[in-house]
Amino acid sequence: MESVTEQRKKKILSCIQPSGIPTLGNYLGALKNWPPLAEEFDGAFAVADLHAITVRQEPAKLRRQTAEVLALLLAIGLDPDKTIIFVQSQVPAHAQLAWVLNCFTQFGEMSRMTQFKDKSAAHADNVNVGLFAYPVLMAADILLYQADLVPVGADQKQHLEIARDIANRFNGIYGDVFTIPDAYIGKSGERVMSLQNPEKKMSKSDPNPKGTISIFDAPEVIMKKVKSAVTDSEAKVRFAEGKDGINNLMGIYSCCTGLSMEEIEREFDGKGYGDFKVRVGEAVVEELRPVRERYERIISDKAYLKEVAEKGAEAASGIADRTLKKVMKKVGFWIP
Ligand code: AQP
Repeated sequence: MESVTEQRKKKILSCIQPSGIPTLGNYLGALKNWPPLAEEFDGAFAVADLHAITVRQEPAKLRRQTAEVLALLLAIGLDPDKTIIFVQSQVPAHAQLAWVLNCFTQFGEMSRMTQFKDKSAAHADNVNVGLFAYPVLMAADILLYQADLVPVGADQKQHLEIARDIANRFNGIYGDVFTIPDAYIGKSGERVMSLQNPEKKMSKSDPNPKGTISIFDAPEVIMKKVKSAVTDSEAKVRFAEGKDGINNLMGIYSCCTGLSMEEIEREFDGKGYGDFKVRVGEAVVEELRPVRERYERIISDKAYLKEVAEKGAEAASGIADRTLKKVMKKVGFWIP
């Protein structure tokens, strides 16, 4: 009988798209939390390149960014000997299960997805079927690994709901095939906004580089970007409605230092935005420095990266293929 200490750890899955150079937003909102999650849970972490091509990508750039994001996953401290780290397109089961799940997903429910509405407005010249079916591929990612938990930000909640609906629908017809995933709400990952337009989230595909801090920006570039961040005319560091620029910088500073908003307000009481921005810039530089240093060592070792990718794909396929095979049998595919 399984003893309490031998009980299986819950499974958790998280992905990041190689659609650009990851930002401080990706780091503080997601990546920073992954190594502790990998300790606590049975984790799988993927570079989601299949998702990335829902928006047109330049092939050479996509290839380079995929290797860079994989190197970054190692640089943040994920250990490939303990955790599955893989590139999504190297595990064919993702695309295969997504096709099956497409046939169990209604056009009407997909049409309600707000990310599709936003992204199709932003890429009006390329509103492709993949962009529309993005949440089904995400459901396949999650369900293949029988993940119990998926860390999701506010923008992904709707997609997780769809994954649960699809899984419940499938299980309702064929029996218990999929684990129904729950959202993992951990220590709040800060939602980082653009430095130039603080009503919009900081995004790696933002064409305006001034609004975005890349994880690999040099210290002087970070300082310059923070110093030119949009603020307001009140000249008082306080967290309040209508002060989106300052609220965003306070959120960033809080994530980097662990200080609460009240403590930050006290620290900068009587000081102007100039002093505040210098401290925010320094805190960001110090936060990203070890990651960038480790990244630079890893990215130059292509043989090691290849080894990690191959090992990760093999381990991920081992789990994913088992689920896929079950699904294929259930829907009636002939497996001779
Ligand atoms: N600004 C943000 N603040 C906090 N968290 C963020 N994330 C993204 N931007 C912020 C979180 O990062 C994880 C990986 O994101 P993704 O690459 O899968 O896709 P995304 O959310 O679409 O990220 P981007 O940077 O905005 O990419 P593009 O520009 O390609 O669309 C997710 O957990 C996400 O919540």
